Amino acid sequence: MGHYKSNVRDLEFNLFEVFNRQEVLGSGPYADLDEDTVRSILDEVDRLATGVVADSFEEGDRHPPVFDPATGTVTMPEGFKKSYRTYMDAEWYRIDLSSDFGGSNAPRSLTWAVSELILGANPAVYMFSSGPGFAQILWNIGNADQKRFAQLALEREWGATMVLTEPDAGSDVGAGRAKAIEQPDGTWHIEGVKRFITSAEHDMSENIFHLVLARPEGAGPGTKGLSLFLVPKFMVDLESGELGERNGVYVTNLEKKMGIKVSTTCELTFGERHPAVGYLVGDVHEGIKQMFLVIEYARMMVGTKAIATLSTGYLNALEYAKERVQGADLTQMTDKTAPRVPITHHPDVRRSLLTQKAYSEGMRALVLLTATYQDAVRIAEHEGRRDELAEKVNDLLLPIVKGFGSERAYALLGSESLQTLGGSGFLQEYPIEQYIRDAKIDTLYEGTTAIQGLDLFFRKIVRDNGAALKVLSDQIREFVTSDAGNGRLKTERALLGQALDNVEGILNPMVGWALASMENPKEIYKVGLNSSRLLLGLGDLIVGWLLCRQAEIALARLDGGDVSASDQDFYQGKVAAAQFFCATVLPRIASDRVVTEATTLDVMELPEAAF
Ligand code: ST9
Ligand code: FAD
Repeated sequence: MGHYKSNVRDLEFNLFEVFNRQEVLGSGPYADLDEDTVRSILDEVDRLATGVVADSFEEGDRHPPVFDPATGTVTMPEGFKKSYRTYMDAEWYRIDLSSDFGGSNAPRSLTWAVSELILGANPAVYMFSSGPGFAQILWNIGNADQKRFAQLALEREWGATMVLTEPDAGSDVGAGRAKAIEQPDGTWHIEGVKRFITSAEHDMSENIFHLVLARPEGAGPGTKGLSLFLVPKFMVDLESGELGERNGVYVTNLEKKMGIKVSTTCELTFGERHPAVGYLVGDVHEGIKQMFLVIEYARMMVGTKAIATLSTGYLNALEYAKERVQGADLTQMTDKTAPRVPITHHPDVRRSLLTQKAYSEGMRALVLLTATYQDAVRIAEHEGRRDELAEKVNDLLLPIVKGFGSERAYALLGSESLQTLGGSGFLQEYPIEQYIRDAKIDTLYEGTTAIQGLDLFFRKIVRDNGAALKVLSDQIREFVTSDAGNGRLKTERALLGQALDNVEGILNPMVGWALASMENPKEIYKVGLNSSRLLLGLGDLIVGWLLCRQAEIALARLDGGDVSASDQDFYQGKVAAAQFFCATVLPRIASDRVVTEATTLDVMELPEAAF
């Protein structure tokens, strides 16, 4: 058995019982898809994910890629190459591409469900294989030549990268110094050093194209002065598709890392040996806006990766716990002759397992809820209109999927999943120690948690005048005041209602401080002292709500009778997870509210030397 334990039943439950995706299939942009096809796609990808994709997970960690500084090339481990090649050959990446770009334009809810399976099995396979996705973005926003380039990139399965970060420009992308110098023939020469660039070198595709943020000479400061350039590793003859000369962009270092070692993290130097030719994407200087098309996708990807890892961490812990016999039942603790029991009998292990289950399943629902808003955006586009509210709710949910998802997943993998295995969890014989090392990056890249918290509050709530947040809070309030569960979720609805009040109790003073900062600038510090707290509290609230919605459906199925034994267990587990989460996690938001309300500027006034 491989390391990866998927949960296709839960993916299908979300898609077809909670979010009723069958209603959007068979018409509009999804006319060619039906429920059976979606279920068979999930089964097929699951087979691949749990098999050959997962096979090289451990090898990639123990025998990471090898860098040759003389040539700037990277040799990938053989097993990983096989996982990657098999996944690419299956061409599942096409389900996310538009139909005018060789894709099948499946609903995002399906594509993120599929993505979870690959991201849980071997996340670097997903990242190396995102060249076609990058090409789709170039196809959407590029000029005619760049569209042709995108077609070639898809046909020839070239790799791709997103290139923002520099040694002095991490969270602060606008501090970037990489330069773009316009040439008489309309191309640009890029100069500078970027660092931490994922997938910038490997030996699995004949070409790699970089989407690079650089500042044209004379352009203004900050992110708005950056433009987006297409910089291929090898120049390309657009007519024949043949590769030409080596372009002047080289990998000059490969980072040694804590985790996700098989994903290459590269220093990329432009124009040092010879000119690095770049093409201005779409012939417009809108670099940061264009790059955010990639970033939004990548943030969803990172959150999904984190949550997928927690889910397999939980399922590995569960399997171990069922088999590990240790100690007597607590009721017989004084009887030294009492039979020894599997650790699943111990209250603390049960608490831990249910915490892991509730978060993995609740956060999976959060990803798929977000994806349903992406479906709505696509459906509207297909009908020649915009669904601005769906766009905004998606925008609001992205920092939660990414920031909250990665924080909770990483914390729980360590404090609960590994812990369930006792000392064995610490060994490389089991996958969880690697999960933890591989998942830590999720709170860091694509914008750290602090950045997600600021994005949530300033851009997604304040700048939006709370419109998207109201869509969600109205739905939660409606659930709270409904009779969902027919009396059996009464306690949970009451706890959810209190949690909603408490999240509002965190948010409202923050809005007050933001307003007050116009008079007294230091008040804004109080917002910054609470933005991560809001991100996590709102995440818990949404997860609690989604678990309760799942429990309502589960209760109805159980009431309806005629469920298989395994479904009986599944639905019972859903109800238990919701009840447990509402009883043990949601009440903690009340103390967060108290902490927020008591915020002072003491922390900011403390001299640095006193830290
Ligand atoms: C990285 C990569 O870490 C890690 C993994 C890579 C794996 C690769 C594989 C990924 C697959 C993806 C493939 C694509 C496939 C697609 C398939 C399709 C089928 N939302 O607030 P302001 C924009 S990469 C949208 O003033 P500052 C907006 O245009 C490195 N747009 O910011 C705005 O203008 P306006 C990741 C947003 O103070 C403008 O920016 N690094 C958003 O100048 C300026 O906004 C980071 O993530 C948003 N949420 O700069 C950096 N926010 O306001 C983190 C801003 O007029 N740092 N814009 O609309 C930040 O995000 C900072 O907040 C900052 C601040 C840089 C934006
Ligand atoms: P810093 O920005 O220096 O942050 C340090 C600390 O300060 C963090 O805790 C941060 O939250 C906090 N902080 C910073 N600014 C603020 C603020 N304004 N308010 C509150 N707190 C703040 N980049 C790419 O362009 N392309 C890639 O493909 C890519 N892949 C990566 C792969 C790996 C393995 C790694 C490690 C990084 C990758 N990155 C990539 C870079 C990544 O996106 C950055 O590391 C990340 O954005 C954070 O920047 P930084 O490391 O410079 O940290």
